[in-house]
Amino acid sequence: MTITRESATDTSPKGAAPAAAEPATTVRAITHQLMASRGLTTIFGNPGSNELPFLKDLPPEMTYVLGLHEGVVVGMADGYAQAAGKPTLVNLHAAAGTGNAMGALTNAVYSQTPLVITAGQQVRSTIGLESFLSNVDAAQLTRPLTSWSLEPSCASDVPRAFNQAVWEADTGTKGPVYLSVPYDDWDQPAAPNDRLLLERTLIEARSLSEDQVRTLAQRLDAAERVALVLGSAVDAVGASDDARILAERLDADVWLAPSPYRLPFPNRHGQFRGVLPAAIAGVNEALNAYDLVLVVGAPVFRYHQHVPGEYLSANVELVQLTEETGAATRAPFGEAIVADVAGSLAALARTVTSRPTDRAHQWRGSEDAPEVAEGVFHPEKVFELLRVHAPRETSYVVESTSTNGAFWKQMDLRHASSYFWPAAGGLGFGMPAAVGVQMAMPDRPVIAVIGDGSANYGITALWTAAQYRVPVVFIILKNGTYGALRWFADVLGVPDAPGMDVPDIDFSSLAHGYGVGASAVRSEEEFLAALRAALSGQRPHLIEVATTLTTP
Ligand code: TZD
Ligand code: CA
Repeated sequence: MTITRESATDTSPKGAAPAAAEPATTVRAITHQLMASRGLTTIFGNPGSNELPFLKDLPPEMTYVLGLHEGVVVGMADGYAQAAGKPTLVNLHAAAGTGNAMGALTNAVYSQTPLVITAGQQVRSTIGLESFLSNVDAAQLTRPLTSWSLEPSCASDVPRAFNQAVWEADTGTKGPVYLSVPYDDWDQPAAPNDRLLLERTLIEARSLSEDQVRTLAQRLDAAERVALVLGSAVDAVGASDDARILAERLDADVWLAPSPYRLPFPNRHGQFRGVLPAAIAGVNEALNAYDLVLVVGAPVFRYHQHVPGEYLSANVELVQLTEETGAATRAPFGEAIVADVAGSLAALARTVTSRPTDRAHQWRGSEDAPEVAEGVFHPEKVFELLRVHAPRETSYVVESTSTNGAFWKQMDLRHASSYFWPAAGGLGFGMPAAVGVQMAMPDRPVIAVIGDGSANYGITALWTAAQYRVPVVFIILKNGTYGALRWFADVLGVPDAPGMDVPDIDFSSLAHGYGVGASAVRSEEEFLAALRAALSGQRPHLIEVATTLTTP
């Protein structure tokens, strides 16, 4: 897949010769060189006047991906950065544009997605008088969502601050950072010392010592009943294979930490026990029969429903291994180790003693889903058809909240980066993130499974998919309601809550309006025909399916 704009107003500088046009003597030129040398060559953005001077003379290797709303811009960048596994540049308009992106930022914080968000700012000398489009106290706006946020104190500090931003996003606890730059800074002369920034390198090494690996391996070996609780970060750091090898050698049960946003373990593997309930009492109940619980790449724990109780029975020992400092420090119980997850899992997998078992080879079979009745699909039927007919290496971006149970019951996901979900539950991630994931993984099919409520928060991602020819298959599950909220209203005893239904939305028309082909399907045959055509095409396609209401 090549990413090309069809629009006549293409802003990318193809054919331009910016390097010759502008010697590397301005703040802008040095910053552009830093972007290139740090691998930030894809920019997701939505521009305003304050941002234009930054976008002048972009080097030819830069691709600018336009999103029509800042929530969509950040969602696309989030998906792209997660799937590509590298820091990604975002360019937003000052206060109003950044404000529009805040909801999407919550997801990037919890998936620790290294987004380098830059925003324009009014001319330095005019910020104080609050001239139009100035972002008053810009560095404050994205706090506390960004772990680092800055408006450099003078133009000559911009290149250094930019380099810091990239490394702050991608070092230690990763996540989005924010850099606000007054637009008159870009034309200022660069300092001779700025060249040194281009030569800088940073190495992060947080490996466990051999002793620490041996001690932990001995504890795992000595425990009779071991559970591995795997977090989404295991998939994010590419350590799913080592997690599986460790689990198989220990013959451990494997659970997913509550509120997963990625899948670090094949969900039909014989040792897989499912997602831990996102409640204190539920976690305790699921884990109380183990001697030792090793939690890897997850907070302890990200509960959702408040069901109070004892955190963990006294007979259970819990060790948490994480790269996220805050996840270690804020946990209310257990031992914590802050170390590199991939390296530690690989070392543990090599060191533990293998226990004889054949559980690893007993893959769970599948059940038939209910048949389509009068044009309406049970969500399980949709997932069964995807399991059987979509390629095994398909990557799913899911934002359909009442169908989680049905999804995990039917799907069979075995590959790394097969599953993405909004990490903070902020809707509006799914459609944009699918576009970003597909751009980062052009050789894998990407299917977005989106609820008819969720779709509206990120619908303009369709336009970017169409314009840049990103061949995502969008499947809209249309039950006409905020299904998960209906279930929650029941749980919380609010049977009369208003604002629960979203009837009468014609997603095929919306898709056509944004330049995306669409099919509204009423039978298994129509679904499969649309799916096959969509998967073999070079363009995005939307499939609209009426579904029955299920509970999460
Ligand atoms: N707004 C945002 C940005 N994020 C949210 N999570 C919500 C509102 C609240 N919300 C949920 O947590 S689930 C949900 C809402 C509105 C319903 C989503 O409806 P859907 O999926 O049609 O996408 P289901 O399967 O019908 O639940
Ligand atoms: Ca719905």
